[in-house]
Amino acid sequence: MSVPNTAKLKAQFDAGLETRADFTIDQPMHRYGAIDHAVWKQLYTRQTALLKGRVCDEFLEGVERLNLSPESVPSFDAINEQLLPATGWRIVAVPGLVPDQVFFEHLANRRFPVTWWMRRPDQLDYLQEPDCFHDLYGHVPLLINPVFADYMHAYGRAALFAHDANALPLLARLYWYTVEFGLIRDAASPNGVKIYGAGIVSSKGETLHSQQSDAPNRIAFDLERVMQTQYRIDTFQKTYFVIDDFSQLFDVARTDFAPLLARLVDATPLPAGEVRATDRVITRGTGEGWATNGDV
Ligand code: HBI
Ligand code: FE
Repeated sequence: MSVPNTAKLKAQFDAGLETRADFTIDQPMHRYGAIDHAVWKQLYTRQTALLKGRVCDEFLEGVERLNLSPESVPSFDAINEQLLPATGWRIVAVPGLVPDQVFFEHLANRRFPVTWWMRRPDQLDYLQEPDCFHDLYGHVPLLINPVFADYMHAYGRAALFAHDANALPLLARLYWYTVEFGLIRDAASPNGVKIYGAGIVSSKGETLHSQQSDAPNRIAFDLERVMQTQYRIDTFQKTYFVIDDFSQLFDVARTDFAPLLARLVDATPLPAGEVRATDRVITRGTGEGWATNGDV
């Protein structure tokens, strides 16, 4: 997922930062300028208002417990002071996307890599690669939740020890449809679902699409079904998978992945928008009006 038009910018960002063998760096606090803090504040304020009534309670609780401030890009050390004693997770600063094996190694050791740099003001609505707002505001609040924390750890171990390289797409789909784009049932929501996935939480357009649009399917989570389902990175999701509650992820975390991966590795994957007769469908999408992420 390299992005040619920001590659030059990134090279400037990374110049002079000492990257360790595990791809971590010290968060370069002195490199954040007024624009970075303003972008953080704008995104934080906008998403917090938009997510009211749309995001799960566990996420809001996480934001509160981490003492995230709308005012400026947070210090990762300050976040770790709250996070580490709560669930044993810590965040580590990285220059951006890291290789899969490095990423899994971090997760398997309860370390979540957070991209240190902030997007530019003209990228508020969409950028292709994760930045500090997506990684931090999107992912970190749920890591203070014990059940979600254990799920991420189990995921990292399963991925790290999945030695058959062909199993990686199966695991990437599980990550995509839970950690990034997961929905959870909630009777208090007008449409019966709330958001927990980081790719939704950090995006205005995907927040509205996942909650309000008639276009996508919303289908009850099923581990094998999810692992077989392809995903789109260039549009809003065609299908969201909905967990009943976080205990469902607790069960997934206890799954013996090796035989499951061995069994599914040669199965033909399902297209992103397909609905199967065996699916427990919550809302069936019209499939119309797929907006691209970039449109909102
Ligand atoms: N690196 N920094 C970072 N963040 C990610 O989310 C990430 C990554 N490297 C690989 C990766 N994700 C994928 O393998 C996951 O989608 C499974
Ligand atoms: Fe992410």
